[in-house]
Amino acid sequence: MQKVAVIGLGYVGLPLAVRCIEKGHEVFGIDLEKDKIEKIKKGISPVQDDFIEERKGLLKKIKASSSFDSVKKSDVVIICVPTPVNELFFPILDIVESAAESVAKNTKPGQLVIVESTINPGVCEEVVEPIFASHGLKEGKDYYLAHCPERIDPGNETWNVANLPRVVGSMSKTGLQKSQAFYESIIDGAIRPMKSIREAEAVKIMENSFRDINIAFVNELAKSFDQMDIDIKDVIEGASTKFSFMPHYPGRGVGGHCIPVDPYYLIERAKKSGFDHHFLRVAREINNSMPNYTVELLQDMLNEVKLPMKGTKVGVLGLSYKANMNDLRESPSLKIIKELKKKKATVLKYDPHVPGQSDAKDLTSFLKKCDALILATNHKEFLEIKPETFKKNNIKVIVDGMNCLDYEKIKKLGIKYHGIGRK
Ligand code: SAJ
Repeated sequence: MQKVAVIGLGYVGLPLAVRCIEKGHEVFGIDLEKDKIEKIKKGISPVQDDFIEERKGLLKKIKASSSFDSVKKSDVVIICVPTPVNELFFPILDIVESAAESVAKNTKPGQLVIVESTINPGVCEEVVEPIFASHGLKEGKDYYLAHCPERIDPGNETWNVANLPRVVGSMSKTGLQKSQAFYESIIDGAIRPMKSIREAEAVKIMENSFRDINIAFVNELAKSFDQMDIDIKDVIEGASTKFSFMPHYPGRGVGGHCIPVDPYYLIERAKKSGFDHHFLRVAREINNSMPNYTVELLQDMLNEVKLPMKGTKVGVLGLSYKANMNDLRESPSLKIIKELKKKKATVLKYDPHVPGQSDAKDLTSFLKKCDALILATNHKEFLEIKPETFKKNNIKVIVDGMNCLDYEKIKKLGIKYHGIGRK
């Protein structure tokens, strides 16, 4: 049993803290948001996560506070704070730096300090280690520094913090041994030691950039196929009959705190080494163009039914960036709403998973208010809407931002339909 301090009790830190409790460690949870601390003390999870829900009785066992004092008595300290980008897509490392500073001020000899936040190669050696050095602390002697990139996939019913394989890297041999042993004590999946801390930092950036470029590939194909009247969903299903094909799906854009963010961390750091990640940049441009492309499709459809965008009541179905959850981070829905308002549409929004953000008390009364719809999140509630219901509510145009509706039936009812790469 070890004393573990988890810094940042969000989507990454809280499941990790619960898992450490479950595996018999003593856990100090540290978060600057006092309402989060209050909820955890009452046994309420501040984040939507099935893994936690199934173990919410363990929440009260976390010694939660906003103070870093507990770092002084911890054997292991894990930094799980956000690493976002700003509006110009520049990485924001301030939160990691602030956490590292607070740990360095309170560290104890021989402590294992692990960064789980997603960072680019170089951050541990060029940002975190110098902070500890400024306190006279030497890695591999006074403390050990490791990186184990988080792999939380919100809403995934198969993979969770207990069973997802991980990679870990350190600046020292002892640090690698200690961090690998720690993760092997809490995770059932394999823990792969990396050659150095940089390779560990590069793994997460690679796996998420890989996903981003693959989504950009199908998004660009969707735009092309829209001009050639090709149904991309049918083409993806056809290509998937080949053993080596890895299907990805076009849509209204790429949201979340990982995929649309992580590539920028590598793009910006590589620039300092004189390398331009042209391909990653273009993929980001393509994915960032999809919300406006979705609105352009609506404009074209409205023109066909001689409805002006200005003043037309456009319903946006779904605010979350991902189906069946309530996370608005980098959500394409928000970009679509902004663009619709710029075009003077009357925008109404509805999301049953995001409390207090809908313009109607239920889906039925919402549909009654709309002339046209953009489906922006493929929540299960929207997949269940019968095409006849759209007709009954006199919906004239539907843009299906996730290609998830029964478009043949919708078109048969005389409703103008356009998907992303199919119509
Ligand atoms: N999306 C597409 N087309 C796709 C897949 C996703 O447009 O084919 C969109 C989604 O609608 C969403 C965004 O991309 O807006 C991100 O979707 P995601 O399924 O990648 O979900 P995330 O952001 O929760 O990604 C997490 C990541 N996990 C970690 O970073 C630890 C990612 O690495 C995983 O690959 C991903 O889950 C997953 O595979 O589910």
